[in-house]
Amino acid sequence: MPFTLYNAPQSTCSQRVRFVLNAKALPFEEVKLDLLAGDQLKPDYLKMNPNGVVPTLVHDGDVVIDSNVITEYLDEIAPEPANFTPVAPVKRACMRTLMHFIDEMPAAAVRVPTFNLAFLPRFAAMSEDEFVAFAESKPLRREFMLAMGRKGFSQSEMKAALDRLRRTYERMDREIEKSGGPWLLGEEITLADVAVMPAIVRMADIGLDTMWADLPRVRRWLEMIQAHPAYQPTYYPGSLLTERFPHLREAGRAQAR
Ligand SMILES: N[C@@H](CCC(=O)N[C@@H](CS)C(=O)NCC(=O)O)C(=O)O
Repeated sequence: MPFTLYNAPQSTCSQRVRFVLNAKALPFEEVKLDLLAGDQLKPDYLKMNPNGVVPTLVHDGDVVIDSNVITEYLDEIAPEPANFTPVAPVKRACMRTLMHFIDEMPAAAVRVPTFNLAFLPRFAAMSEDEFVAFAESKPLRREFMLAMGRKGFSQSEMKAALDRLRRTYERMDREIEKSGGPWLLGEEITLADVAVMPAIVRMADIGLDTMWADLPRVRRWLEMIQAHPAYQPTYYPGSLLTERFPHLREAGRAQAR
Protein backbone atom coordinates (compact mmCIF):
# COMPACT_ATOMS: atom_id res chain seq x y z
CA MET A 1 0.00 0.00 0.00
CA PRO A 2 1.73 3.22 -1.05
CA PHE A 3 0.07 5.43 1.62
CA THR A 4 0.66 5.30 5.36
CA LEU A 5 -1.14 7.83 7.52
CA TYR A 6 0.21 8.51 11.00
CA ASN A 7 -2.70 10.06 12.80
CA ALA A 8 -5.10 9.96 15.73
CA PRO A 9 -8.81 9.06 15.52
CA GLN A 10 -10.02 12.19 17.34
CA SER A 11 -7.47 14.62 15.90
CA THR A 12 -9.23 17.27 13.87
CA CYS A 13 -6.28 17.72 11.51
CA SER A 14 -6.15 13.97 10.91
CA GLN A 15 -9.86 13.94 10.07
CA ARG A 16 -9.25 16.31 7.15
CA VAL A 17 -6.77 13.91 5.60
CA ARG A 18 -8.84 10.78 6.25
CA PHE A 19 -11.81 12.48 4.57
CA VAL A 20 -9.86 13.20 1.37
CA LEU A 21 -8.23 9.75 1.26
CA ASN A 22 -11.65 8.14 1.71
CA ALA A 23 -13.33 10.37 -0.85
CA LYS A 24 -10.68 9.45 -3.38
CA ALA A 25 -10.95 5.76 -2.44
CA LEU A 26 -7.18 5.63 -1.86
CA PRO A 27 -6.37 2.66 0.37
CA PHE A 28 -4.05 3.59 3.22
CA GLU A 29 -2.46 1.95 6.20
CA GLU A 30 -3.47 3.82 9.32
CA VAL A 31 -1.00 4.10 12.20
CA LYS A 32 -2.79 5.43 15.29
CA LEU A 33 -0.77 7.52 17.72
CA ASP A 34 -1.74 8.10 21.34
CA LEU A 35 -1.30 11.86 21.66
CA LEU A 36 -1.88 11.96 25.42
CA ALA A 37 0.87 9.35 25.88
CA GLY A 38 3.22 11.48 23.73
CA ASP A 39 3.70 9.11 20.76
CA GLN A 40 4.02 12.20 18.54
CA LEU A 41 7.12 13.31 20.46
CA LYS A 42 9.14 10.11 20.08
CA PRO A 43 12.47 10.54 18.24
CA ASP A 44 11.55 8.30 15.30
CA TYR A 45 8.32 10.20 14.71
CA LEU A 46 10.04 13.58 15.08
CA LYS A 47 12.40 12.57 12.27
CA MET A 48 9.36 12.47 9.97
CA ASN A 49 7.44 15.34 11.51
CA PRO A 50 9.69 17.78 13.38
CA ASN A 51 6.57 19.68 14.53
CA GLY A 52 5.64 16.75 16.78
CA VAL A 53 2.01 16.70 15.67
CA VAL A 54 -0.27 14.52 13.58
CA PRO A 55 -1.02 13.91 10.77
CA THR A 56 1.94 12.72 8.72
CA LEU A 57 1.47 11.06 5.36
CA VAL A 58 4.11 8.77 3.89
CA HIS A 59 3.63 8.14 0.19
CA ASP A 60 6.02 5.69 -1.48
CA GLY A 61 8.65 6.63 1.10
CA ASP A 62 8.16 10.40 0.77
CA VAL A 63 6.94 12.29 3.83
CA VAL A 64 4.30 15.02 3.60
CA ILE A 65 3.20 16.91 6.72
CA ASP A 66 0.62 19.53 7.67
CA SER A 67 -2.99 18.56 7.03
CA ASN A 68 -3.86 21.27 4.51
CA VAL A 69 -0.62 20.65 2.62
CA ILE A 70 -1.40 16.93 2.61
CA THR A 71 -4.92 17.41 1.26
CA GLU A 72 -3.60 19.69 -1.52
CA TYR A 73 -0.90 17.12 -2.27
CA LEU A 74 -3.50 14.34 -2.53
CA ASP A 75 -5.61 16.45 -4.87
CA GLU A 76 -2.56 17.01 -7.09
CA ILE A 77 -1.42 13.40 -7.30
CA ALA A 78 -4.90 11.83 -7.43
CA PRO A 79 -7.28 14.33 -9.02
CA GLU A 80 -9.82 11.58 -9.79
CA PRO A 81 -12.38 10.23 -8.90
CA ALA A 82 -13.14 13.05 -6.44
CA ASN A 83 -11.55 16.45 -6.88
CA PHE A 84 -11.56 19.20 -4.30
CA THR A 85 -9.74 22.01 -6.10
CA PRO A 86 -11.57 24.43 -8.40
CA VAL A 87 -10.28 24.76 -11.96
CA ALA A 88 -10.33 28.55 -12.22
CA PRO A 89 -7.19 30.08 -10.68
CA VAL A 90 -9.17 32.87 -9.02
CA LYS A 91 -11.45 30.32 -7.35
CA ARG A 92 -8.41 28.35 -6.22
CA ALA A 93 -7.12 31.54 -4.66
CA CYS A 94 -10.45 31.99 -2.84
CA MET A 95 -10.22 28.41 -1.58
CA ARG A 96 -6.68 28.94 -0.24
CA THR A 97 -7.68 32.24 1.36
CA LEU A 98 -10.41 30.41 3.24
CA MET A 99 -8.03 27.60 4.21
CA HIS A 100 -5.64 30.15 5.73
CA PHE A 101 -8.52 31.84 7.57
CA ILE A 102 -9.68 28.45 8.87
CA ASP A 103 -6.25 27.50 10.20
CA GLU A 104 -5.84 30.87 11.87
CA MET A 105 -9.34 31.14 13.34
CA PRO A 106 -11.49 28.04 14.04
CA ALA A 107 -8.72 25.42 13.91
CA ALA A 108 -6.76 27.35 16.54
CA ALA A 109 -9.79 28.46 18.59
CA VAL A 110 -11.31 24.98 18.85
CA ARG A 111 -8.25 23.78 20.78
CA VAL A 112 -9.29 25.95 23.73
CA PRO A 113 -12.64 24.24 24.52
CA THR A 114 -11.16 20.87 23.51
CA PHE A 115 -8.24 21.11 25.94
CA ASN A 116 -10.21 22.81 28.70
CA LEU A 117 -13.06 20.33 28.61
CA ALA A 118 -11.39 17.06 27.66
CA PHE A 119 -7.70 16.99 28.48
CA LEU A 120 -7.40 19.17 31.56
CA PRO A 121 -8.04 16.46 34.19
CA ARG A 122 -4.99 14.61 32.86
CA PHE A 123 -2.81 17.73 33.21
CA ALA A 124 -4.30 18.71 36.56
CA ALA A 125 -3.15 15.32 37.89
CA MET A 126 0.50 16.13 37.00
CA SER A 127 2.91 17.97 39.26
CA GLU A 128 3.87 21.46 38.06
CA ASP A 129 7.36 20.22 37.12
CA GLU A 130 5.95 17.27 35.18
CA PHE A 131 3.52 19.55 33.36
CA VAL A 132 6.20 22.10 32.40
CA ALA A 133 8.51 19.31 31.17
CA PHE A 134 5.62 17.86 29.12
CA ALA A 135 4.76 21.28 27.66
CA GLU A 136 8.40 22.04 26.85
CA SER A 137 8.79 18.75 24.99
CA LYS A 138 6.30 19.98 22.36
CA PRO A 139 7.97 21.69 19.39
CA LEU A 140 4.83 23.40 18.08
CA ARG A 141 2.44 23.65 21.04
CA ARG A 142 4.82 24.61 23.89
CA GLU A 143 3.50 28.15 24.34
CA PHE A 144 -0.11 27.03 23.96
CA MET A 145 0.34 24.46 26.73
CA LEU A 146 2.17 26.88 29.02
CA ALA A 147 -0.52 29.53 28.44
CA MET A 148 -3.17 26.99 29.38
CA GLY A 149 -1.32 25.73 32.45
CA ARG A 150 -2.50 22.92 34.69
CA LYS A 151 -5.61 24.89 35.69
CA GLY A 152 -6.79 25.50 32.15
CA PHE A 153 -7.78 28.58 30.21
CA SER A 154 -9.70 31.25 32.08
CA GLN A 155 -13.36 31.96 31.46
CA SER A 156 -12.44 35.07 29.46
CA GLU A 157 -10.01 33.09 27.26
CA MET A 158 -12.72 30.49 26.74
CA LYS A 159 -15.18 33.22 25.78
CA ALA A 160 -12.68 34.75 23.34
CA ALA A 161 -12.24 31.35 21.66
CA LEU A 162 -16.01 30.85 21.38
CA ASP A 163 -16.30 34.38 19.93
CA ARG A 164 -13.72 33.52 17.27
CA LEU A 165 -15.68 30.37 16.46
CA ARG A 166 -18.89 32.37 16.19
CA ARG A 167 -17.17 34.72 13.72
CA THR A 168 -16.25 31.62 11.72
CA TYR A 169 -19.88 30.46 11.47
CA GLU A 170 -20.86 33.96 10.35
CA ARG A 171 -18.08 33.97 7.76
CA MET A 172 -19.21 30.56 6.51
CA ASP A 173 -22.77 31.84 6.27
CA ARG A 174 -21.65 34.84 4.20
CA GLU A 175 -19.46 32.70 1.92
CA ILE A 176 -22.30 30.23 1.27
CA GLU A 177 -24.71 33.10 0.58
CA LYS A 178 -22.21 34.77 -1.78
CA SER A 179 -21.37 31.57 -3.70
CA GLY A 180 -24.96 30.34 -3.85
CA GLY A 181 -23.96 27.23 -1.86
CA PRO A 182 -24.52 24.65 -0.74
CA TRP A 183 -20.73 24.51 -0.18
CA LEU A 184 -18.51 27.41 0.80
CA LEU A 185 -17.45 28.09 -2.78
CA GLY A 186 -20.61 27.06 -4.60
CA GLU A 187 -21.86 23.85 -6.09
CA GLU A 188 -18.72 21.78 -5.59
CA ILE A 189 -17.17 20.74 -2.31
CA THR A 190 -13.57 22.02 -2.02
CA LEU A 191 -10.63 21.63 0.33
CA ALA A 192 -11.91 24.68 2.23
CA ASP A 193 -15.00 22.72 3.27
CA VAL A 194 -12.79 19.81 4.30
CA ALA A 195 -10.53 22.15 6.26
CA VAL A 196 -13.34 23.60 8.39
CA MET A 197 -15.31 20.34 8.80
CA PRO A 198 -13.52 18.96 11.89
CA ALA A 199 -13.91 22.17 13.92
CA ILE A 200 -17.65 22.28 13.20
CA VAL A 201 -18.10 18.56 13.90
CA ARG A 202 -16.13 18.97 17.16
CA MET A 203 -18.34 21.85 18.30
CA ALA A 204 -21.50 19.90 17.46
CA ASP A 205 -20.07 16.87 19.27
CA ILE A 206 -19.53 18.83 22.49
CA GLY A 207 -23.04 20.22 22.38
CA LEU A 208 -22.23 23.68 21.01
CA ASP A 209 -24.19 23.44 17.75
CA THR A 210 -26.61 25.89 19.37
CA MET A 211 -24.08 28.55 18.39
CA TRP A 212 -25.20 28.41 14.74
CA ALA A 213 -28.90 27.70 15.38
CA ASP A 214 -29.74 31.06 13.74
CA LEU A 215 -27.66 30.29 10.61
CA PRO A 216 -29.64 27.79 8.50
CA ARG A 217 -27.05 27.83 5.71
CA VAL A 218 -24.43 26.54 8.16
CA ARG A 219 -26.84 23.93 9.53
CA ARG A 220 -27.52 22.74 5.99
CA TRP A 221 -23.78 22.72 5.21
CA LEU A 222 -23.16 20.40 8.19
CA GLU A 223 -25.96 18.04 7.12
CA MET A 224 -24.48 17.94 3.61
CA ILE A 225 -20.97 17.08 4.72
CA GLN A 226 -22.30 14.47 7.15
CA ALA A 227 -24.16 12.89 4.22
CA HIS A 228 -21.01 12.80 2.04
CA PRO A 229 -19.87 9.19 1.36
CA ALA A 230 -16.44 9.95 2.85
CA TYR A 231 -17.88 11.11 6.19
CA GLN A 232 -18.70 7.77 7.85
CA PRO A 233 -15.39 6.05 7.07
CA THR A 234 -13.58 9.17 8.33
CA TYR A 235 -15.53 9.36 11.59
CA TYR A 236 -15.29 5.65 12.37
CA PRO A 237 -16.19 4.61 15.92
CA GLY A 238 -13.85 6.28 18.38
CA SER A 239 -13.38 9.46 16.31
CA LEU A 240 -15.63 11.71 18.37
CA LEU A 241 -14.44 13.19 21.63
CA THR A 242 -17.70 12.42 23.43
CA GLU A 243 -17.18 8.72 22.76
CA ARG A 244 -14.14 8.91 25.02
CA PHE A 245 -15.39 11.63 27.36
CA PRO A 246 -19.20 11.29 27.46
CA HIS A 247 -19.62 14.10 29.99
CA LEU A 248 -18.38 16.66 27.45
CA ARG A 249 -21.70 17.30 25.78
CA GLU A 250 -23.21 18.73 28.94
CA ALA A 251 -19.95 20.44 29.94
CA GLY A 252 -19.80 22.15 26.55
CA ARG A 253 -23.39 23.37 26.76
CA ALA A 254 -22.72 24.78 30.21
CA GLN A 255 -19.79 26.79 28.77
CA ALA A 256 -22.04 28.44 26.23
CA ARG A 257 -24.53 29.58 28.84
N1 LIG B 1 -0.87 22.63 11.24
C1 LIG B 1 -0.83 21.25 11.64
C2 LIG B 1 -1.33 21.15 13.05
C3 LIG B 1 -1.38 19.71 13.52
C4 LIG B 1 -1.87 19.58 14.96
O1 LIG B 1 -1.98 20.55 15.70
N2 LIG B 1 -2.17 18.35 15.34
C5 LIG B 1 -2.66 18.08 16.68
C6 LIG B 1 -3.87 17.18 16.64
S1 LIG B 1 -5.20 17.93 15.74
C7 LIG B 1 -1.58 17.33 17.45
O2 LIG B 1 -0.93 16.46 16.91
N3 LIG B 1 -1.40 17.65 18.73
C8 LIG B 1 -0.45 16.98 19.54
C9 LIG B 1 0.17 17.87 20.57
O3 LIG B 1 -0.30 19.00 20.73
O4 LIG B 1 1.13 17.42 21.20
C10 LIG B 1 -1.67 20.43 10.67
O5 LIG B 1 -2.66 20.94 10.18
O6 LIG B 1 -1.30 19.27 10.40
